[in-house]
Amino acid sequence: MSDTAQQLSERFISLTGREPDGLWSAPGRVNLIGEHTDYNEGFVLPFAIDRRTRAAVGLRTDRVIRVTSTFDDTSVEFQLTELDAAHTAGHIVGWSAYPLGVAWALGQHGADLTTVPGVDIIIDSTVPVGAGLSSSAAIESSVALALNALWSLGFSREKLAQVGQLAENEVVGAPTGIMDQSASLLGESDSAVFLDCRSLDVAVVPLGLAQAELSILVMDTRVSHSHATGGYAERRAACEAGAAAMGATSLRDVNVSDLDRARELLDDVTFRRVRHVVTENQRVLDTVRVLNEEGPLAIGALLDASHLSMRDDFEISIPELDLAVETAQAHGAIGARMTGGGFGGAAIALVPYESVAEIENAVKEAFAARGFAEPVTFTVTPSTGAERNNTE
Ligand code: GAF
Repeated sequence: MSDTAQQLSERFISLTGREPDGLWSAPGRVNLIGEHTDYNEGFVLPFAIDRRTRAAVGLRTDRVIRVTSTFDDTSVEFQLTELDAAHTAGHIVGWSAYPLGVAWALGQHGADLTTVPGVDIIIDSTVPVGAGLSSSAAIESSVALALNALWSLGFSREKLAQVGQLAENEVVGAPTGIMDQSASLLGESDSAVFLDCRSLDVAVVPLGLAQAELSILVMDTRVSHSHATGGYAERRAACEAGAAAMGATSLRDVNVSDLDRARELLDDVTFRRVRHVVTENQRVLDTVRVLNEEGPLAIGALLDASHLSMRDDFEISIPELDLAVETAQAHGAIGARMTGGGFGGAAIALVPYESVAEIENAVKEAFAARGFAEPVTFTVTPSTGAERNNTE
């Protein structure tokens, strides 16, 4: 059970003996389409969801940063000036790597950690962990926005997204791209964030779900995954090797029309990794066009094709995700796909209002029949990005 704003403030007061200077919140995200394209300088189309991390933050009179969470009552603290050495020595571990990593990364981007005041931070979250909905970016973005304000840094939201990514890459140790932090910081209600991960240009794309009487249903398989280990880094390396063999700086520069040449040059596995990214970039562009011209009822085939590409070419799906997608499709979804980095986490389905309950039941029954753990299903609403909130 997560705290209300007032409970979080009271928790801050009982821990520190004073009021927080403010409360900031940032959402998790669902990626509508564009998977494993961000670190290939391609296109993504995520949206911020109505599940948020909240951070109650207050300045201290010394130079200590102390982080506490409601999901793990321990506190971790360092001198701000010690963060760099602690990171190098591998002493920043567990969930505290996200908020402490952000403070460190702000320093790398120009904040003077020898002069800014210390802070107490208490974190609370309603973003499920390990579900592929980016609970990590939600922590990073709420803390980045808070420290940006309290330390008067004046960094743009785009820069704060880069700060969050740097924290994740260097302190958490996951070689992820810029998508999740961008969605969490730049999301707007009823809309998706169309991001060009090369130029970092952003366009807000209205989704029009309510007018079309459509919901986005999340089907969390509860198969947990981590991008700091294993498959994610391997996929990234295969993309880089594929681009290099094609003589391209990144797969952004490889087009669908280059795929015949790619097939001749690359081994089968690398070719399929490349084909996923190249066709997925095109699917993102097509989805944006179709949304603008025809609306969300017309994007189902693109979502379905994206899932098949991740299942067969990029090989990041798992049987639970495939089952969720296929069951949703068979029970009236407009389209469905796994979302996020893969190897576990959640699938999404674009669903007419009247089919939501039927699909939720059908997915649960299908999982039981296959002997899989019961999935958690819920609808999400495209929501506003990170913001400062009232403390009451
Ligand atoms: C994870 C990463 F954090 C993102 O940067 C992105 O690569 C995604 O997997 C796959 O599209 O969420």
